[in-house]
Amino acid sequence: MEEFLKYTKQKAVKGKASAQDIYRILVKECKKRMEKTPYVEGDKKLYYISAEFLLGKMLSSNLINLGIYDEAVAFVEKMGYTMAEIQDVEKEPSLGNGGLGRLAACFLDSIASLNLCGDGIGLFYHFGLFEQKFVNHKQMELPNVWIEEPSWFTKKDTDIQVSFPHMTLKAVQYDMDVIGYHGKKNTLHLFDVESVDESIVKDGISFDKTAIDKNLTLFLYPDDSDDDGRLLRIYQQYFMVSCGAQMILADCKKKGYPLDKLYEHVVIQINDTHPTMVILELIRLLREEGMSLKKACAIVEKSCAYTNHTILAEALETWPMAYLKTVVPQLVEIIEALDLAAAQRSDLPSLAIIGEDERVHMAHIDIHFGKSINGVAKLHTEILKESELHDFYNLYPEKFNNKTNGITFRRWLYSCNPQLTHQIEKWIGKDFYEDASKLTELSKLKNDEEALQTLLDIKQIKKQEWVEHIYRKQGIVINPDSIFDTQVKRLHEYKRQQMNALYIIYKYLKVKAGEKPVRPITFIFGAKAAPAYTIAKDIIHVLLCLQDIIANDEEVSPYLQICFIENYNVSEAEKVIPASDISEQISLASKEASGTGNMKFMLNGALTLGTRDGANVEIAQLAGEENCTMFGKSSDEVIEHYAKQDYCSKDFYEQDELIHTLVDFLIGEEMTSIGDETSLSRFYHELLNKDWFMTLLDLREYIDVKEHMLEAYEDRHAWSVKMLENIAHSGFFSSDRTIEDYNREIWKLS
Ligand code: BZD
Repeated sequence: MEEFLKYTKQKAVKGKASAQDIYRILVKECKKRMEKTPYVEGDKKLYYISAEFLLGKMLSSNLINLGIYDEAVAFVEKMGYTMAEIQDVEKEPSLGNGGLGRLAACFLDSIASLNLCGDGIGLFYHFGLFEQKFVNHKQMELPNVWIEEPSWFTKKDTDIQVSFPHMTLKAVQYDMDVIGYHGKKNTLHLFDVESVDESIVKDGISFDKTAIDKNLTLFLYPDDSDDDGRLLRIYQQYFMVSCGAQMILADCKKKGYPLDKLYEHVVIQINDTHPTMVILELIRLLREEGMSLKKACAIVEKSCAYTNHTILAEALETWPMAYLKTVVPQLVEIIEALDLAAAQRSDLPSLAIIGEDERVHMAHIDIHFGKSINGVAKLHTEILKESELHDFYNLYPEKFNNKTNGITFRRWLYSCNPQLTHQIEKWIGKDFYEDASKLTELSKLKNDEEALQTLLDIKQIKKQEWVEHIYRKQGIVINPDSIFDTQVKRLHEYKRQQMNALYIIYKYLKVKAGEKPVRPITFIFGAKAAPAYTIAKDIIHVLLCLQDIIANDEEVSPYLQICFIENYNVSEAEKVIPASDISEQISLASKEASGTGNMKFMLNGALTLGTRDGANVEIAQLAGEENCTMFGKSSDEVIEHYAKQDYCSKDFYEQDELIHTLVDFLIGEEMTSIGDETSLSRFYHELLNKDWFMTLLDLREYIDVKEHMLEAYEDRHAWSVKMLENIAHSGFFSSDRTIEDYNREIWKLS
């Protein structure tokens, strides 16, 4: 790498190269090589269209995929730095929110690595998802300023324009090369509006929601608690899909493909319902090319496929027809035609596109007018087929399929845990880099005392690294010999961070009563709450108050500690996951479609404490029930409670003295003396009178199994065997496997 050497000679002697300098030189070297990398070619191409691509920092990932990571590390160390210090310089793109967006990023990596021809399509949000700060035990939101030079994105010439009733917006296109592991490249195309104006953002993340030409690409998921916010989201969605559809058709024309054979050359994967209007827009554009409506529908139906990521009713998008008439009148005629066509296929009202309430059901468009619908874990797909979308399943059984999620091991093992990676290579050789199923060979070490001790030693190194990191970042001192019990994910009631909070209260009261844990425990959280989601913000408030109460209590603080990671994102995940001992996956059964954090923890040797929900079920099956701690009511039982409407949280509160005490603590003296009474009491009443996600239903069992799990930690030998078995059986969760499944059954790319 002559570029590195030249630089070493110039700067090292003088000893002046800053981490920024080194970062720039590495980006330059990567980009030079990426430019020379050929595109994956094929006569059929996938377009993965998504409102989010939660990419994370790209330097290490690109170095790994270009095959120059080790060389780069040597260079960096020669210059007196660690790779972590250099990677710290990069800001991570704020282009996603949670699992759905991170999944899209893992998929791009795997698609290119498997040499499949597939690009991403999305929006270039200037401030993306907000940056989170904690002030007075509360979440504050700030614009996330992430765009910087050097950038992995390149501005491209485009003449794409998108028309709305009172304006036409010119598109600006930003492309990023997606390099496959030791392979060729694809592209992520993100669209911006030329007239965007960052200066309209005032105090925090407020801005004029009606100035669409200026605000369209400012934020991901702008507040939709009022009409203007909801209209803005429709503007965003349409702008994204129109740019995408125009680009796809232009690509086809350029290659000389006849548009009536579109499906032979194009497949579009629709990531949740946010891009659903791509179906309508393609039909509209094909009609402009002179095609009949019937033919256009048939062609589009064969080209599009939809992934469902949730069964939560409130997350299944429906838009009032009146909104669509305002923003996209050019699609209304098509929606009405599809509604009629759908009614001819089935007259069940539950399958209608336009509901009786004059709302348009986006997922229904995908299912009727796409060729495939998939869930993201076995259990999730079964629930879709058997309950949520049962009528659709009866009508189109052949369209339904499962694709259990996966994660890219290049980022979630090789890059974030080089120590474990190198050790695995010593144990079983290099084959697992290309074929993750080879990790099963690790099982042969389960009686090897030295190997098991090495596994514990590596975990300790990662804990120490994280302790240093979080001290630098937040000034918190953590005991590296404590048990790291981690729950990091978006904040949502169904994920039940509040159940974990009640456990911590239980533990706090125990210590106060003189029952000290054998070993200190650190409860780690990381979560952003949607700015308009009041109860989620109340839960953050509860946790931040508890963090403070415990830290300031001399009796308790030697044994318990809470650390809430501020502004949790991909980079924080890469640091905390390898350091964790326990992976909290405690959603109410049936509600977490899959989860992907659960897989990242497993791969890095943390043991799952989880409900039988989403991919947890498959994790327990593969790792072995004895190597996980599963608890809680089953999804069948939960679904029955919803059907019968017979869950009453107050009964649990009134009939169980312990639960009563824990819930009352929320509004007790300790909490109200430092917290906001309105917020605390709102949450208390929510738990008592609603508890829509049944926290109290599983709380008793959660406390019991968690106590057992913490005791089990003390048998370090037995624990290390469980760690090993988890890592050994995580190969199935490689996104390479997931993408092979998508390709074999849906995309059929050569
Ligand atoms: O998608 C998540 C699910 O909750 C997880 O169970 C699953 O593992 C991942 C990937 O399949 N869904 C989301 O992340 N959804 C959102 O972030 C979202 C955003 C806006 C509106 C609705 C949902």
